[in-house]
Formats: sequence, C-alpha cells, structure tokens
Amino acid sequence: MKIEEALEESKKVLTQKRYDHVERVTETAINLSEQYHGDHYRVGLAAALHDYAKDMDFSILKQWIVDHVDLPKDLLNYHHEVWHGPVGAKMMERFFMIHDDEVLNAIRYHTTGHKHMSLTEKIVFLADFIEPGRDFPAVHEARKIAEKDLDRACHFALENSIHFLISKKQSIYPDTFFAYNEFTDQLTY
Ligand code: DGI
Ligand code: FE
Ligand code: FE
Repeated sequence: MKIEEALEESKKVLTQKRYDHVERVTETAINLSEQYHGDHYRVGLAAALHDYAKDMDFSILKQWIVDHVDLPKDLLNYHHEVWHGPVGAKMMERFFMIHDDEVLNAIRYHTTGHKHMSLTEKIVFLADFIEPGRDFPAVHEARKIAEKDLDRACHFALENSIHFLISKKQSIYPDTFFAYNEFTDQLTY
C-alpha cells in the first residue's frame, strides 16, 4: 500500500478534522524521518494510519479487545483513549494485510510509547505530539528539542503527557512509564 493510499483509507473513516491532523502528522513524521535517517516508507505508512481507529465507537474498540487473544486485556482497565492504537494496528493486519512489525508497532504504541521503541516508533510518536496543529504550552519546547535530539524530545513528550494525565487525575497506562523510565535511564543531562 502506498502512503497516499493509506491516507485515502484514513480519510474514509475519520472526521475531516481528525484526517487533517493525520495529514499533518504524516508530513511531520516524514520530515523527522529525513532528519534522523528513518525509513521514509514505513514512517509515512504508520503515520498515515496511526489514528485509523480513533473515531470509531468505543464499544467497537472494546469488542476487538475482547475478541482478539493477542490484544492485551488490561487495556480494558484503562481509559478508552489508549485503545485506538492497539486496535488500529490489529485492524491494519486484518483489513490491509500489513504484517510489518515496524509499521504495526508504530501504530500500536503511538499513544503510550513502550519499552525499546524503534526509530520508526519514536518518529511517529513524536510527530503526533508536535504536528503544527498542536497548541499546548509544552509543544514549543518539544519542537525545539526535536530539532536537535529525537530521544530527548520523546522523553520530554512522555514527561509532559504524564504530568498532563496526573493533572486530570487520570490513570496512566504502564507502557507510558516503561518508555519514560527507559529514556530517563539512558539519557544524561
Ligand atoms: O489520537 P491523538 O489525539 O492524535 O493523540 P494520542 O493518541 O497521543 O492521545 C490521545 C489521548 O490519550 C490524549 O488526550 C492523551 C490520552 N492518553 C495518552 N496516554 C494515556 C492517555 N489517557 C489516559 N487516561 N491514560 C494514558 O495512559
Ligand atoms: Fe492517537
Ligand atoms: Fe494522532
């Protein structure tokens, strides 16, 4: 599937607003990929499909988690916002016969991050955070760090997401902590 075709598929199932975000994430991810010598095709494909399941009914996402043995059941104990990545990746396997783990993992973990993120995963995760339509206080700093250091930018994004979720008194999916801890241990400031 070409990146343009992937965008078309996302357009079919998303609201215009959400689709516009997906286009911006794809462009941002491709730029980051050039900057950090990523895999143009895999990055573009994952970015174009990362929010495929985002506008679907929560009950549909829930049913996919219940029905597919390899989708972690603990997702159901957390906010429905963390469901669309893992379920979206599963839909890519089923609907479009995408079996490339690099692409699937970038979709699967784009909301939370996880341990041992690949270059493709980091790029899609960060692009989702800093795409030009995002407007929250930390985004300016995140964009600045992204110009210099991919790992530090991911670390910063994770730190801010954790702060944000705590401020909203929401629970946090463990993968977010695993990702945060790993960057924290690896980076020296
Ligand atoms: O799908 P997007 O809106 O483009 O962005 P996203 O997939 O990164 O995040 C969607 C939302 O999920 C965002 O408002 C923050 C929230 N979120 C991310 N991780 C967690 C979370 N919410 C809870 N409750 N727990 C998490 O671990
Ligand atoms: Fe998302
Ligand atoms: Fe997104």
